[in-house]
Amino acid sequence: MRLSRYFLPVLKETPADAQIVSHRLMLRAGMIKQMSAGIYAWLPLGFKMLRKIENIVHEEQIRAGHIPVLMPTLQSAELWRESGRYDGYGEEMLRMQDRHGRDMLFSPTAEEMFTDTFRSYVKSYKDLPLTIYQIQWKFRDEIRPRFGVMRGREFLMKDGYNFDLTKEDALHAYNRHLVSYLRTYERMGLQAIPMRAESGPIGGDNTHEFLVLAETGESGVFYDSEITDLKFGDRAVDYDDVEQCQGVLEEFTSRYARTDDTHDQAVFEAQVPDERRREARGIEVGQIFYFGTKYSEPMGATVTDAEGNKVPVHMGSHGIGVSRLLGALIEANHDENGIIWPEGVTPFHVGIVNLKQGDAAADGACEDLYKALEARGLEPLYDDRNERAGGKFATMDLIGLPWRITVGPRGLKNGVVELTSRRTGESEELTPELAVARVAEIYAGL
Ligand code: P5A
Repeated sequence: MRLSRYFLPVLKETPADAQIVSHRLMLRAGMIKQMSAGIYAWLPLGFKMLRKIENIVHEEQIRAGHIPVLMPTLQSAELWRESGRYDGYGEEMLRMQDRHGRDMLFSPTAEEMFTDTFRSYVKSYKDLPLTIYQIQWKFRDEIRPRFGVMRGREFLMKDGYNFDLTKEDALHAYNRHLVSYLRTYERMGLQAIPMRAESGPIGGDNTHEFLVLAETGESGVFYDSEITDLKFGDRAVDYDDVEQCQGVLEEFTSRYARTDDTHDQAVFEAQVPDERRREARGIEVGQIFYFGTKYSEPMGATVTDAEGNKVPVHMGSHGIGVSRLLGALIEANHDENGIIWPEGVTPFHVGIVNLKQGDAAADGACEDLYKALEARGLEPLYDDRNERAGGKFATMDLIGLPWRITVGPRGLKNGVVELTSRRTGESEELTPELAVARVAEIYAGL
């Protein structure tokens, strides 16, 4: 992409009403625009990142054997009356009527729609297990939408639902999700700690939330420091292997980790030696639930078992805050000059800064670099504007591409360009060919 032809409305001033760094940087980097409280337009750079995060989530869901679908955002209230949740859900649900006076709502979550879809088609235990999921917009009329996309009213969620014959099978689905979530967050360069949590309006008594540690997190967290040493790494997990998934779950959840809602000081002190006790704040980037027959029973989602009995299926649901993850990623990766995207999720792989637009040698070298990077399957962002070098560097730093190649007439006289790491600020002079090869090597396998 050439910056002169892109739509990147960066802001010079720091927006006054944005309280946390990720919100400020998303506004300044031209990623989002607030349309009303807690509702955002996704501008090109923000939209590109949202798609990247979505892609990773899809890939990891599919790897775990889950099947993507897409449900509508608007639902009939009827289904929620059947499950018994319509009246109790409260003010967070955006309710409306269509022209015929029928009660409708904008989906805050979709247990009912998935249960209804399941009961319409699946009748036999032979078709189980089944996990279907979507990545779709949700609306929750939060009383205090804040921190930008972190706590929006409209937000993008990956929501999945498992249907199993027995509790035991459904608990495997729960464990499988926990394992696949660990892998998903780690691919984004995030460490998300799974913690036992409260289930709230979703229901059930078995639930974990995933927290990314950050000063601006909304939850207080108490944990054993050993948990942050755990890495999922590149272990090959067979998601059908019950014992293996159980093993990973135990490894990651056996050490003490609680949010302030469920924190028991005495247990914390008894389980964790003094020097390993940590208190921090965390951003909830996902939550998984097992709630048995809470929806299948009232809604009649039953299958015939091997003995010919009709039994309600055991279910759970699992959510990832896809749009919130953008905020979490920035909270975890920034400095005073802007965002620092991890190489695994970045809107462009490398920036090209032309120090002297209009200089034949510099323009030519930038064009050659651009083509050579594209030929390697990389996506460069070329700042080809007629701007001062300082302004170009400031924009690149703000939008946070992990690598920058700087091209100027002086370097070119010696046959070199400069390759700079956004994270360390370290630069290296290389021939253009070597710079391309180096960047290609960095991204190989990501
Ligand atoms: C699980 C999927 C559920 O809704 N039903 C379907 C279950 N879980 S949850 O914990 O309530 O939400 C899942 C994740 O969505 C993100 N999230 C939000 N993101 C931005 N703004 C919000 N207002 C918001 N509310 C929830 C969180 O990451 C949460 O873990």
